[in-house]
Amino acid sequence: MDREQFMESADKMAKEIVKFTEQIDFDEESLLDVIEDHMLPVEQFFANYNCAIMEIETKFKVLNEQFSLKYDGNPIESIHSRVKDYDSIIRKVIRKKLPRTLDAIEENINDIAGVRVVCSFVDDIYRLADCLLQQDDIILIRSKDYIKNPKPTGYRSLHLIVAVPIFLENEKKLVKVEVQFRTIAMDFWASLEHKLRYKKNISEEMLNKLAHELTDCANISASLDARMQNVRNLIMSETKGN
Ligand code: 0O2
Repeated sequence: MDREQFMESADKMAKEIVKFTEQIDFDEESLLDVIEDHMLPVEQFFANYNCAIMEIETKFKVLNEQFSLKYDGNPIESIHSRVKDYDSIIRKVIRKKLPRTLDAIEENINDIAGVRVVCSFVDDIYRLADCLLQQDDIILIRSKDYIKNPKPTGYRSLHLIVAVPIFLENEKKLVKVEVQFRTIAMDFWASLEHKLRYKKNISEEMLNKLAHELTDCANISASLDARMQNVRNLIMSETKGN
């Protein structure tokens, strides 16, 4: 969620609070107190995730720089980050039947902060993931390897849920971030598939028809990744001999 979307969500919440308080006989000052009391924890909640994203992004930028000196070229093509928007969080709260408290959301939803790292080759994904996990301030909470075990849809990506410390005015706080590693080909497939199908209301019949085609496309793009990796390996072994 960018700053504009965050302000929109915050504005929506503030309007809801105002609507609620209109039913009670408040003077203007206590109304402002109520809004502030409600808004501050929410703002702090989202700010923590933004800070955690900055920490993780910096780690990858440093690794990218270092890898580019050691190996030939940068392993990272691009990094995209987002804080999950308010509506998506609420949808997940309802789906997982969670209590509607910030503590329960923080405890049970792992992908509020998301960093997607798009790499050139499959090998780069595992090398970068290992480097991240070796850092002594990073705690691995969960790893799902959808590259070795693709989803039935054909989706491929390496997902790590990690906790990273952020240093606030008077405390150190561990914040969870979902890191998704993909190659350009995996990202190309996932982005288009998401646009076409993911979370859309399409009939069961149509979904079945499309599923086969999309899985087939995923397999083609995975074999392209394997071939490009192979070409790279050949070039590397050739240049090593020189
Ligand atoms: P968005 O907007 O990308 O954030 P959990 O986090 O464990 O409660 P789950 O469903 O077990 O939930 O997580 P999973 O399947 O490991 O990862 C979910 C995320 O992976 C999705 O986030 C997508 O980003 C991506 N993803 C998973 N499966 C597919 C797929 O078939 N196609 C595409 N395009 N992306 C997929 P969100 O929250 O659904 O959306």
